[in-house]
Amino acid sequence: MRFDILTLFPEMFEPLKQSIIGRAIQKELLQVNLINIRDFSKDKHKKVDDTPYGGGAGMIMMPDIVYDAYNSIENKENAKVIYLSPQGKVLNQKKVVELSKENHIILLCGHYEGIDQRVLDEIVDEEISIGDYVLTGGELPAMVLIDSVSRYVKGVLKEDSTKEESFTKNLLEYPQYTRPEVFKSKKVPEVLLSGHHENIRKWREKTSIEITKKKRPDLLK
Ligand code: 4GM
Repeated sequence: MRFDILTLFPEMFEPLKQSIIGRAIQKELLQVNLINIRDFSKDKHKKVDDTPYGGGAGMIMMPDIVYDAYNSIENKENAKVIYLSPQGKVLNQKKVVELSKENHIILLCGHYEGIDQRVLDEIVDEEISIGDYVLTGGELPAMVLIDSVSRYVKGVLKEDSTKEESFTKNLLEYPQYTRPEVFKSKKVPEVLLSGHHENIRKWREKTSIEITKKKRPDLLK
């Protein structure tokens, strides 16, 4: 799967080189390309934003610069362009699975007070938010999207745990335990030591439902 990221801060994506996503990039299961929007600035001061027409606080990213940065991306015929913004549809696991079926995603990261509406209307297919709060830029949301979607790309996870993942069934995970058998006088639930697979499955299912009722009753509705 290929991701192209349009951003003013390409260095912010360093964390993707780590851990599971980093390994998937090395294995060429994922391709992550960074496009620095500032490289498409038209003046010697590398300016990319300007004051809003009509007045008001903050700076707006200029449409021609963002458009030229987008146009520099090659072989984008089948790409889905996603703009990360607090006004987007809130990302959930169902949407993550849906996006994992794409071959090519272009992520547009805004900054300042946003981007000129005309270039958004021209290039964006979908506006996505990672939750109802405001951040300084779209970079962290873009990384959240890449991480969550990449888990569903074949070969990225060593053991594909996404199939049984409780969140896919609108449930929270059951608790997990490892050695030692007793910690601070607390014993691991007996059923997990029994080796009785059907009883273990039932216990986990029951516990998942109880935990969801207690912590996230909204998921059961
Ligand atoms: C306003 C418009 C995304 C602000 C466009 C981006 C939060 C989210 C920004 C933008 C963001 C979110 C930058 N803050 N909830 N800030 O997904 O890109």
